[in-house]
Amino acid sequence: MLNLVLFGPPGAGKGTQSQKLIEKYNLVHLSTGDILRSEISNGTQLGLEAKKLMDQGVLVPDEVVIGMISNKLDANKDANGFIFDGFPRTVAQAEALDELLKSKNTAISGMVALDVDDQELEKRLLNRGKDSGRPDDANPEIIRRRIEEYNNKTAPVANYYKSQGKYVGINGIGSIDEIFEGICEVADNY
Ligand code: B4P
Repeated sequence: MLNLVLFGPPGAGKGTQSQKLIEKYNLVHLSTGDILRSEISNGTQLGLEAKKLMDQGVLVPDEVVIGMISNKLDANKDANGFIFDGFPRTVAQAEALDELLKSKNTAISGMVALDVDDQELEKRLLNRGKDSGRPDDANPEIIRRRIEEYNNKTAPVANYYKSQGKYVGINGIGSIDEIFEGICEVADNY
C-alpha cells in the first residue's frame, strides 16, 4: 500500500501534484483543505466554524481535521493507498495519523516535501486568487499569515518524518511536469 504525505507551504503545488499522482498510482486523494471547503459550501456547522479561521489564514483545530481524516479512511477501506495533501499540518496531527494507520495495519510510506520560496508562494496564491474566489488567496496580508502559520506550526512536521527516515525534499520550482517526475522517482521506490 502506498501512503504518501505531500508536504509544503501554502501554494507549493500540493493540490496540483496530487491530481496527477492519484491518476498514475490509483490512490485516494485526501485533502483537508478540499474537505473543509466542501463543508463550507454545504453550509454545515463545521464549515461555518472553519470558514472564520480559514479566511484569516489560520489553522483549524487538530481534533476537527483528525476526525475528518478518520472518517475518510473508514469510508475508503479498499483503497490501494492514499495521498495526504495538506495533512498532517501539526505534529499532533502526524502522531494521530500514525495511530489511525496502525489500527488499519498500515503506515506512512514516506513524505515528499516541495520546497518553494516565500516570494514565489505569494505570487502563485495571489494569481490563483484572481479567479478562484478563495478569500484566503485574496490579499497579501492573509497569505503572509498562512506562511507564518506554516513556519510556526507545520514546518516541524518535516522533522517528525525525518526522524523516521521517511523524508525526501524536492525542488518545487519548475514546470508542473518536471516536479511530477521528481515525485514519481521517489514514489516508485516505495
Ligand atoms: P489548502 O487547501 O491545503 O491549501 P494550500 O496550502 O493553499 O494549497 P496547495 O499547496 O495545495 O497549492 P496548489 O497546488 O493549489 O489549505 C487551505 C486552508 O485550510 C489552510 O490555510 C487552513 O486554514 C485549512 N486547513 C487545511 N488543512 C488543514 C489541516 N490539516 N489542519 C488545520 N487547518 C487546515 O497551488 C497553488 C497555486 O500555484 C495554483 O494556482 C497552482 O496552479 C499554482 N502552481 C502549482 N504548481 C506550480 C508550478 N510548478 N509553477 C507555477 N505555479 C504553480
